[in-house]
Amino acid sequence: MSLPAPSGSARPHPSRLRSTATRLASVVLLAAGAGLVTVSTAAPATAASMSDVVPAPASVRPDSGTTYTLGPDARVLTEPGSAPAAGVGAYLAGILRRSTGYALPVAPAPSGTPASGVSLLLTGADPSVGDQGYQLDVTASAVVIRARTGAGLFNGVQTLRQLLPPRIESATVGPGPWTVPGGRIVDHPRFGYRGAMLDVARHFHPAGTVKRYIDRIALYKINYLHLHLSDDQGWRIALDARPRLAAYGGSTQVGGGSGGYYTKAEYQDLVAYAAQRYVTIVPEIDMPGHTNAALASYAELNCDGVAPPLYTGTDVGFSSLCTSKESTYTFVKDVLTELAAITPGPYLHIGGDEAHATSPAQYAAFVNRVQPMVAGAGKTVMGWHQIGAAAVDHSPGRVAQYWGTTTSDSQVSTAVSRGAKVVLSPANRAYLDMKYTSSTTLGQDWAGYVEVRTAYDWNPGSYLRGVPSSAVLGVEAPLWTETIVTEDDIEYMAFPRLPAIAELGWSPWSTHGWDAFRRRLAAQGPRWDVMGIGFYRSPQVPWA
Ligand code: IFG
Repeated sequence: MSLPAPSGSARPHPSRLRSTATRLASVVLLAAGAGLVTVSTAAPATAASMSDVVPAPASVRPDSGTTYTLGPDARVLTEPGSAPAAGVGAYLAGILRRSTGYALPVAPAPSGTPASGVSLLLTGADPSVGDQGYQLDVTASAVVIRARTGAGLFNGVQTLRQLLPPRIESATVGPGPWTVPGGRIVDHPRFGYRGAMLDVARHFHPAGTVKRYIDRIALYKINYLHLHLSDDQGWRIALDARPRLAAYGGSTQVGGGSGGYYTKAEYQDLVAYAAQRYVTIVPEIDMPGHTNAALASYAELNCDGVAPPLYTGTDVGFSSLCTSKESTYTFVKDVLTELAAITPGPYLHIGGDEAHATSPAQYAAFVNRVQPMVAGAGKTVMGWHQIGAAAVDHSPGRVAQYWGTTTSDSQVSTAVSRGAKVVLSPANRAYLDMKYTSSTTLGQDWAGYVEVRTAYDWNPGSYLRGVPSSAVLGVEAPLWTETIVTEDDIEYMAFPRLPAIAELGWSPWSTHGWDAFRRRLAAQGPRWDVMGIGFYRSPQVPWA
């Protein structure tokens, strides 16, 4: 699997650069005026420390007397005969070449322990690394990342990036030295599912934006991207079986804009782009509620046979597929079968939230008929935790995604008691569309304000009563887009809270601690500035 260099992952948005530089300069000048710091305008050249990595690695053994310096003659050496290793090598070389200007050829590693350069090997890793972990060794002469899979090598590369100076993330060549602090890291994730969700239905976000979001979430070892592809305001995936869904149902969005949708080819391109970064796409078709775009597109989906107008507001809970008509189930089966055929990942998300226009009996009957369709398409059911309702059957391996604001919920514990796993997205912790504070312009506040510490300071392993850690598949940070229109909006709401959720999904609970985390998060700030990520400079974090 070849990995081209990331496309456009550094996006120095003109407005952002101006605003960032202005902000930085004003802070520096203020501080200088107060005699607190010496004025410096260059991006910090500070060498990274092994203890700055986010998510925190499982084990870090710094060797403070050792530093590796990447030189112009360095090579990227990869496990001989392994296409995944070569792919990760090409990905890493692409990033390093852009900022160092070095040639950094990628070649199969010679036998034996490499004596120089950066090596990505699939032998000799500590057995604790498992399928997604890695071992990283930095000596004065070489950097060696060992893993058992391409995913493990990819995750090791994300850590290596953070051990290099922030300028390594630049899209243009700059000066070194390109140092890496010496020592050993042996790392592996606490949970297997570490997700982000992007709602492309309320406001449509083009494929380029989604790709850059994939680049960003991959920095923090997130390995699932849940795309909320349909809702009242829009249908965003073109399907041959029902062409009007995208052509008409995708023609608008919240506020009445022109909306948009992904063709099947664009969706498959997103799936491939994500896979090259070891991110699996989870597509969601929300039903039976949140379906006005589909109901407007096909009259037969409505109980009265009348298609409602397209909807561009932000109310929820008013729509429902007609659960008593056979045409509804033919529709659902056609949609899920076609979507499954272009989705290599294991999950199809069927939504199931806020079906307030569907009676509980109708809801249960509907979900009980739809779950086997997902299984029939070779996929595993994922749904918002309302699918845990007692009258809804368990579907083998299904995942209930918890989005409530309490620490106990009968629907989740019922689902778990029948064998479901849980992905935790508590709205008052993990919803990235929640305002940071009352002065945040973007976002909503129905689940309360979510500052960085609120997003960080909870334990997914013991968060829900009746849900043991063994039933927790992982975490996911949804970003709903009722108020999120541009890529700048996405970045402002996702950073710095997404890395906090990513750490909860990856790092051992033994490494959890707000004081250390806020300092490690602060060290990410200069990297985001170099990458042009316009993040919220939370007053809770000691930014450089
Ligand atoms: N709840 C709705 C979303 C969205 C959200 C905004 C879920 C599962 C509020 N459902 O979250 O569609 O409107 O914060």
